[in-house]
Amino acid sequence: MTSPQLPGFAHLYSGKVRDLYAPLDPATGRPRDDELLLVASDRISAFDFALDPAIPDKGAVLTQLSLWWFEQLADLVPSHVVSASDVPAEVAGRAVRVRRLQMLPVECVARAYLTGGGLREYRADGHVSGVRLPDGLTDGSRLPEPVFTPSTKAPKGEHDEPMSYAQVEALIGADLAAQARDLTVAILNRGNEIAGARGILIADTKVEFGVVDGRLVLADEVLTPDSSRFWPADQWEPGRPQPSFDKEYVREWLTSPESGWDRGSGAPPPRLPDDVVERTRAKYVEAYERLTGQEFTPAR
Ligand code: Q0Z
Repeated sequence: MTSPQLPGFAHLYSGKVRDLYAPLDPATGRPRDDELLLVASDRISAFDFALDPAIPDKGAVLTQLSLWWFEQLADLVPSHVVSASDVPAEVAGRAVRVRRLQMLPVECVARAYLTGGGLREYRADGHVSGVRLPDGLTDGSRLPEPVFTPSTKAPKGEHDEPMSYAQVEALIGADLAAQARDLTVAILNRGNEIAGARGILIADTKVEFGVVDGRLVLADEVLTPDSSRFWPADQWEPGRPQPSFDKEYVREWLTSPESGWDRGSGAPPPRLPDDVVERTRAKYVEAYERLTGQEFTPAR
């Protein structure tokens, strides 16, 4: 593990691909309670495993993309961003100082297309998150309108579980629940308006909110390939799993006989070959450049 130590910061937590720190107050040497530093690593996960090696620049691409989206969404919702420039040199480009918020204990998910857990729920009884859907939908179908499909925040290592809207209301109150639902759907709709014009479909997305004075603030990362399913629009074909914009080559190689990996054996996946790493890096950069219309230039 190469990330945790950062001079001037207390390491708080590491997820599979990101690390969370609190800045140390220079006067007291104690962690500040009003700010955090979110650091995105170059690590990639697939099939619930963190893979080796890392994807060069992935952390910077996702951080820069998220920052760009916060600007595109600023008229809908304020964000937690304090500064992306006032960060240590060793994490420049892939770290953001953010306002430390009281987070909602809910994963806010909206789906515009049917796949994954939403598809499983639909196949069971024709509903997703309590919303009745038309008959005849299949893997990759566009939904008549985006649906809010919240889930629990599972402890580390466990999977989030679907929640009903009534459960969200019971947990955070009707007012915040309605704000969270409406904002999550508005973020996905804005995302699809912008991405659609650049040949990318956003099937679904997961966002996190904090609360300030009874109003929601958008936190964490937003509309990145790690928090959302990005599909190339020109290959969209309902009735089969869609090619994932970013992890297509990784998944394809890991499940091919060539990798020698038996998924389900419990064994960790083998090391990714250089060409898979390079093609995957190119997909992340392509997503950034297509969406933002800006060239990706790594810091340093
Ligand atoms: C985000 C996470 C990780 C990155 C807590 N503004 C905020 N205020 C309070 N808490 C959070 C945020 Cl963003 C918060 N996470 C998820 C974990 C690296 C983000 F290891 N957890």
